[in-house]
Amino acid sequence: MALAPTAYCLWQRFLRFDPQDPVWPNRDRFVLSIGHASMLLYSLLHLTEVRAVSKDYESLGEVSVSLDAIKAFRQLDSRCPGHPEYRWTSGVETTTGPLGQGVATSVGMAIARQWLATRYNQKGFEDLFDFNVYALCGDGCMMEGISSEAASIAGHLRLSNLCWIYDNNHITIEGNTSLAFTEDVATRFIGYGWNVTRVGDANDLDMLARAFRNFQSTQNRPTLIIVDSHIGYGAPHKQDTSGAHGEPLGEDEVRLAKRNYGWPEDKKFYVPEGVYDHFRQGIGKRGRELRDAWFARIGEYRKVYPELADELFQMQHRQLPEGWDLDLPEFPADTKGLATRESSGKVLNAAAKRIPWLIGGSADLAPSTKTRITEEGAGDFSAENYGGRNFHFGIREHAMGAILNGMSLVKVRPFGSGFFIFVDYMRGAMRLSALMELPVIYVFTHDSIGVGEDGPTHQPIEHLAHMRSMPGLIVIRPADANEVREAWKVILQLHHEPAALVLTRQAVPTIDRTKYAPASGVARGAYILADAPGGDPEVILIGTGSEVALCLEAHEQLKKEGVRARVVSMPSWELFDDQDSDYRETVLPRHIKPRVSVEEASDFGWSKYTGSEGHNICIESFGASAPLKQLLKKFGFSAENVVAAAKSQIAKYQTEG
Ligand SMILES: Cc1ncc(C[n+]2csc(CCOP(=O)(O)OP(=O)(O)O)c2C)c(N)n1
Ligand SMILES: [Mg+2]
Repeated sequence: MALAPTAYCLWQRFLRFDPQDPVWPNRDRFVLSIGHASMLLYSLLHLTEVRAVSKDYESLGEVSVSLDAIKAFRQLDSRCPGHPEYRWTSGVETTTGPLGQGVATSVGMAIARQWLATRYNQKGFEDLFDFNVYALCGDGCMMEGISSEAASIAGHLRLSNLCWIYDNNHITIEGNTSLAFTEDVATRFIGYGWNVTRVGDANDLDMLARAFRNFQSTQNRPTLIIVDSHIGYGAPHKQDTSGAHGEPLGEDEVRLAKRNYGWPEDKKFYVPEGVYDHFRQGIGKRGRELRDAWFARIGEYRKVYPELADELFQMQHRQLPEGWDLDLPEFPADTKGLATRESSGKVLNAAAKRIPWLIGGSADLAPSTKTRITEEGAGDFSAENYGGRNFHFGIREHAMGAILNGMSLVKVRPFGSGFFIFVDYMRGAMRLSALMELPVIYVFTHDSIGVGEDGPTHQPIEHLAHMRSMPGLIVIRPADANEVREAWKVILQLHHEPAALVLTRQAVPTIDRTKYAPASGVARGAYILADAPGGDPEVILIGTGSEVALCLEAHEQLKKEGVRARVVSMPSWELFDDQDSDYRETVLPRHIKPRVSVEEASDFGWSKYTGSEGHNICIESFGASAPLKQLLKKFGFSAENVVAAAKSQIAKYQTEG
């Protein structure tokens, strides 16, 4: 209720958005960071008659949010779920609800726009990409740390196409913000290098319009508009109270509020005559004209810059350019090998050469994660060079996650990297990438106790289990350089899933593929790497990442002793679970019960593959600080231990059998 004038002013007078084509690439973005105020967005989508769009970005003709959908607010299958959901409701630019995510995501959108503009706004087409990004946020967003990270980098990057509107109503769930929030938000944002402006009365449309014009004319920095508002405006007993936040006003209070507004008191879900038409004449007309003009221009653009136009088409449809995988390297067998982070850097660079919109960076760890695009001219993304392909997110993992989401929503192909342990700091954003089905790429290195001396604070233990438990996220922990190549191949072809590539800091042998199975098995999640001749194996050894080499060593030793062991390399549970049952049965036949898993991490979940009686060689503590050799000994990661576990598994079932 309180924000209706703000939203009205922005949408009706300023937003360059065509309700008939809500996916037009150069539309202004509107992000409702206060996801709990979803009805504000649903009302806007309804009143402006935004059309529904299919998964293939085709307009379906029908409206996105009907009055019936609004009547079924928060009910099963309604287009109006509790919080706005990207993909589910056309016109929703990003899923919001966890406070702070929306504003941080908006920074990614603004960044992507600058990048697109630099690459694609060519001579004669200087305004091809010039959209603005607006985000509406509240006290909760301001309190969340992620908004500080995001605002800090937005200020640093001088994103003048970014406007946050802060609903300064002094109310959160527990009561007045004086309970927990007394900082001076305006000063804080001035400190970040933002343009800060104020609207003292949320009902003053002229003041609001002036603030938006102020934003539009501000160069070289983002804008924060602080709007002083009254929650539950017009509800006589609930206005300015936390009661207006979370509970329905109640029949009587609604009646009184309607009386205050001069509204018919008995009418429900009432849209007075002329309202739809009013929006058609405002945002509708403006948006349609801008959108049509843009598509006419892109037709001209195609004639002058056909290659760039092709790129745009492919990017917007999440396709890859022809020949994208031609340069991906093959790695020769090598017992010494190289760290998977190293091979990943090589593969990434080979792919980046062919996919210009594959862009990304790190939270200050690129020299360690090997994610730098080294190609000549790749450059660094900065306020002075919005065309750079290497991003410096700073030590801000959580905001990096949300920024990657925002970039992906604008359809570039973003990657972000860091130490695997710090996944803890960005999980909130990663979860939204999975929920939104965005093909964001996370490159995580230093994946285990293999980091050695850095010790328990830097040694991931429960993180693989944690990541694997996230619906929709593909986790891949490749065993060697060639598995890394295959993993990247899989990841780059994903359309709807984010992926986490989990890599070692330390060298691992490059497996001899003339002796063992080809690495292409990665695409199936798990594959038989080595088998023993002479019928069914007696035991199956399952390893991931750096532990696959250990399994192979054990396999050779067992072979010498006449024990038939199979080695299954299992880089990705998700990809394996996705295979048909015949394939899964071929790799892990039901009747072969003796099984050993080897992974330098928590064994949480492994019984799914090894059974309740299987043996999981794992780590159940927080690791330790020491040279890797000592750690491997301490935690039992040796071929002898794998051999012993294999034998005891065989013995166990022989006794039982
Ligand atoms: C990360 C996160 N923590 C907690 C919540 C639960 N929550 C929803 S709304 C809200 C209060 C938000 O206050 P404010 O942003 O000022 O919104 P207002 O009450 O003014 O509408 C809280 C704590 C949430 N949605 N996200
Ligand atoms: Mg508030």
